[in-house]
Amino acid sequence: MFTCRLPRWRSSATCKPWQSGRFLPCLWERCQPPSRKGINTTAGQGQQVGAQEKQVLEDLEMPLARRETENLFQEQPETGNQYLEDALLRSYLKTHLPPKVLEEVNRDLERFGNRLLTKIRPLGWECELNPPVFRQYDAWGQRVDQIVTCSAWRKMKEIAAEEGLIAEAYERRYSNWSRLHQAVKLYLFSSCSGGFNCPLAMTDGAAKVIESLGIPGSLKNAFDHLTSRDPKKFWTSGQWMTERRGGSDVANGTETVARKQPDGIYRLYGFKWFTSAADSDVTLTLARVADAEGHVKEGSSGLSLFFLKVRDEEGKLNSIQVQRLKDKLGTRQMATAELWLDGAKAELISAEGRGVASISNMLNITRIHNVIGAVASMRRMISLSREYACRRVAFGKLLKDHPLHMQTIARMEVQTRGAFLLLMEIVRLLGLAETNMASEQDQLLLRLLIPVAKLYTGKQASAVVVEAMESFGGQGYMEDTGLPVILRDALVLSIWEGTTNILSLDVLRSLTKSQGEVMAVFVSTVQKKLERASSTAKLEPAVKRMRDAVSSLTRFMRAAGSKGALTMELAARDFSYSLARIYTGALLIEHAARPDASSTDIAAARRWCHQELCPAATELENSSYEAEEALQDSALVYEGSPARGSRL
Ligand code: UCC
Repeated sequence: MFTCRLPRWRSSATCKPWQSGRFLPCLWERCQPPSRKGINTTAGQGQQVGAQEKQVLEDLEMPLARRETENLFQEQPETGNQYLEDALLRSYLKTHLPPKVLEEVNRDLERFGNRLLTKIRPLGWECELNPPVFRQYDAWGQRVDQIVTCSAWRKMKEIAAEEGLIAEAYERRYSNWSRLHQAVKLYLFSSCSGGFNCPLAMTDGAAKVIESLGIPGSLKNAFDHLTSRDPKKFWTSGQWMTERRGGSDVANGTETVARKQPDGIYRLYGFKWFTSAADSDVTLTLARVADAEGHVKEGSSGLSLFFLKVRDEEGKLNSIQVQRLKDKLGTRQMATAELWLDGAKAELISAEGRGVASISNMLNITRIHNVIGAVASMRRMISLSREYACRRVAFGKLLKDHPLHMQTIARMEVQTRGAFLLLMEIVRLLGLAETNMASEQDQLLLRLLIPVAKLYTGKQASAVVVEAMESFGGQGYMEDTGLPVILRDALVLSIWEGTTNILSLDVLRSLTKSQGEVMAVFVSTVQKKLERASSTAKLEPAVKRMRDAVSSLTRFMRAAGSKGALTMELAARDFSYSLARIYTGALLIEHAARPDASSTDIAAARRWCHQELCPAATELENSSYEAEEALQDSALVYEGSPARGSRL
């Protein structure tokens, strides 16, 4: 007979969130005795774990007819202070931060972890339940174009300021470690943020662009607002790049025209097709400056960068009309709008024709935020999944005692650890660059690793989140568990801020720009990391596989370099994956070679290196990058279709 009942501490008549329609984690969490928080996830709780297992098994023996209540029979996974439960994060900080910085950062993160748990995560869920709505007209027929956001969303903005989620990176109180401190806070914040990580990404990007321009006088005020810790003063920024003709090919897709006014200000006319977090205070955007005859220059060199305020002092839109809000698969907590610019006042902030190069400072920052979001969503799903495995019984034992189930989660864990270390490496390098401590090699590496990490972790996040969802069985598919939200929001990570293929081509752009030098830096950096690990016997097989992969990569570069541009274009994605896997492998090995490394650090490094590390070399050997193969690709895609494939 099937037997199950609620654990005794859950049977309170006042605590039945399932009965109230949509399930609110915030209400649910309030129902939990504090001592249950983080159970099984904190070191030193072995006895408690045993007692809980016993309780679960006892509960199962209770006949169905004697259950105390009918309305719940599955255990909700719960996590505690994310910072305290993230062993890899803590060991990374301990290894890299100077002791004084570590002490302060550690204190801040522990406090922040508690705030996230008790205050911020419930707000994030409120944002999900109350997405923004668009109110075009008021009751009397006046056009108002209001994007109405919920109070939790507005509270997130205040919290972001108070916590210095942007400010931290620009105040530089920890010198080169400030950027890393900020990134770690954003990583912890991301999965609780109810989508507010998106405006923060763009705000950070805007601050970075302004700082890179030397904070010109006219932008000083804006910079102060964007980097403020005062909730009343803090501004967020948008990044309006995408127009109707498409978002990847910005150079050919941008139709917006800028007309210079006698006072030197420009007025912008155009249509922005996707504008994320359209409730932002200011934005950066691209437009083509019209000459005296009204002509504009086409292509990339016709684009210039503009700064504009979305509303004036009275809150009136800056000659902007909101056409509608987008109906998106995910990130529904955040308003994405179509906007008509009908003479919006704007300030030209780049040299004329240098718009793309200037906004790329913003892109590189938002792409790092994308990596943060990817790692955070993987970490969140695994935290929930591993916790659930300590509560859920199937086939007579807890999921955690099924080796196949553990193997599945462990594989996701290895992916997540790799992605996390890659993120830390990038923000470490960025911190050096921002404090003039980066060598030329560091800067080249940073330029290369940003698109590599963005494209790779975006794909990892989709795969890991889908897999982790399955670990909850049917519950994972239920909206009111909150799990599908994580999946929907993760799926955009490989799309916005440049799709996988666009980013793969950006990887090639960084090679071309450095005339290949960046590859020499890449290889020598990986080799140095491997050398440091060569005395750790347990890492030997992993180091060997890595050395072989580096040789394959070098062979690939030599062979592909002697062929035409088509070869490199066809190889771009596999090549980028190869760079991601090899560099991440080196980071995992380096972390596992620390004197105080744990056995799991070593296991993670070894397992990462079991996968194919250099797919580009294998595919080159398979002749996948030949022109005939490209024609075959096209024929395969179009077989049976009235459309004709490419003839190249
Ligand atoms: O806006 C969006 C959504 C916002 C939401 C963000 C939230 C993220 C938060 C995550 C939290 C979870 S999505 C829209 C984003 N749009 C894109 O990402 C655009 C994708 N397309 C590209 O990236 C293309 O590759 C383009 C637009 C950059 C290609 O433009 P061009 O003009 O054809 O490229 P060029 O001619 O190769 O480059 C022009 C100049 C060159 O410099 P110079 O002239 O000095 O040689 C390039 O080296 O720009 C430079 N450049 C770069 N420099 C181009 N890309 C970069 C780069 N990434 N870094 C440095």
